[in-house]
Amino acid sequence: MSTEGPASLKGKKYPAKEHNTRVLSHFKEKKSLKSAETLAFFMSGEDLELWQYCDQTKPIRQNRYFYYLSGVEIPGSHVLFDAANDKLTLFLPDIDYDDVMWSGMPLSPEEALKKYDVDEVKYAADLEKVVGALAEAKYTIHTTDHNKWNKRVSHLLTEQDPDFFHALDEARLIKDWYEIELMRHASAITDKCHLAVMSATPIESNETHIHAEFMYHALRQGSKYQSYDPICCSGPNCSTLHYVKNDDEIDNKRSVLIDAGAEWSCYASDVTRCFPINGDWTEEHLTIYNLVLDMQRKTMDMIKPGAHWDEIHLTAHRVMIKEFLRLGIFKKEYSEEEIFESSISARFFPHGLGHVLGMDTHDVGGRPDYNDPDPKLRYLRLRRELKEGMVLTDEPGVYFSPFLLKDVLEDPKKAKYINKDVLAKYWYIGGVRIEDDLLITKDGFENFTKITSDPHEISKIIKESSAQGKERFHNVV
Ligand SMILES: [Mn+2]
Repeated sequence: MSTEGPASLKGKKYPAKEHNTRVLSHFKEKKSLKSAETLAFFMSGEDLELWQYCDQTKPIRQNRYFYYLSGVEIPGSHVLFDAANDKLTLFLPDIDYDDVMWSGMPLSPEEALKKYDVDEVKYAADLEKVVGALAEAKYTIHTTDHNKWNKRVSHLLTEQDPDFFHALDEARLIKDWYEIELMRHASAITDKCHLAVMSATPIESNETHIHAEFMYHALRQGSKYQSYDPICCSGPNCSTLHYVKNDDEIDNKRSVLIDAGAEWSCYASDVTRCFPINGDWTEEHLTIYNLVLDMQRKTMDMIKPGAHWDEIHLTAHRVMIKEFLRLGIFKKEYSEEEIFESSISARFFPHGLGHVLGMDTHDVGGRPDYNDPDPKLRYLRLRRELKEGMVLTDEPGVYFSPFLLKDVLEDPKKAKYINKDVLAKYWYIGGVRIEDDLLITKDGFENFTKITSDPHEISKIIKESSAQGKERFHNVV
């Protein structure tokens, strides 16, 4: 198994210069600037920090805006884009002789110039001089915020300009070919991890085992970080959207839900699969699974540039309402329209249909409105028209959460839509979510996620591995 990354990117540089140019063009447009004279961008990356009273460092996650403008993962680096002269300068951390003793020689400026898409490489010791010279020449030097990493020059920097954030986020929203290759690769790793989880059911008797299986296979493929903490749940625990305990026994349950995605070079994948623990779907589990699959298929049919994500999300609600009426969970004396208007469906499908995906799992540029009075739209993290080059998730879900339904079932005005006896048959499933990662193309989309979501194929994978038994895994615990 190669841990090197996509072959298509071999010998190619992360297009940092192009990213700065894109941010500049959005910034000029927003500010109605004709030229970039006396304009610069500055960003500091994250640096290593020790835990208090301890000589171990805290885990580090590179600042995404810094990475976008530099493509550099080295802690303690900085980047400066002189827009007037179209010049990108990387500042490496000063050499610390203790560090060299423990950790070896860092990258030299000559090596960094070859590796990264920058015009010039200096050391952090030059920050005051170089940034100071631009300030002296009356430049406005934008950064996201003044912080401990840029404190040597923060008095020279303009922070928190909403137009700078707008420009950064609009640029990050549309992925270029290089970013798309990184995301395809992250998705390919994630596919194999999900397949491994489904295939390892003979040795999974606790949610922790599912978590372990996913992480093991991600690391083996060279992905050292997860895009987010894996959500590994079984039975009624599946009704908790961001369940992170991952430590319950699964032996006495029927359903499993795993929402996990490997990261590659700071780029995320985000995939959810559900399956029956022994490969046999119960009638209720399969009914809800097929409903969620139908919500995903019908919404995928609408995905293309120009389509509005609000509409697509609300279509998923309608698909759910129709099926709940057919199943009798919603009482048939109410029309689809009445139920839609009541927003009661949001108690069973409380989250958005999907979100933009990029360096962050819930990436920038989605323009959510968490104060929307409509509960169906309040948690939708993407409220825009789709554009070519966006990457997003399509992740419908249906949940039976005692927490989300308690006040509904106790309030006659809301409970009137629900047949509690029919509902009672579904509690044990917890919930079902199916999530794929999609790239918006010129006339539709490309699905990065290749791991099957077909319920019969999933059942086959689990049963075949179960037939091979526990011995196949040589597990020592
Ligand atoms: Mn997601």
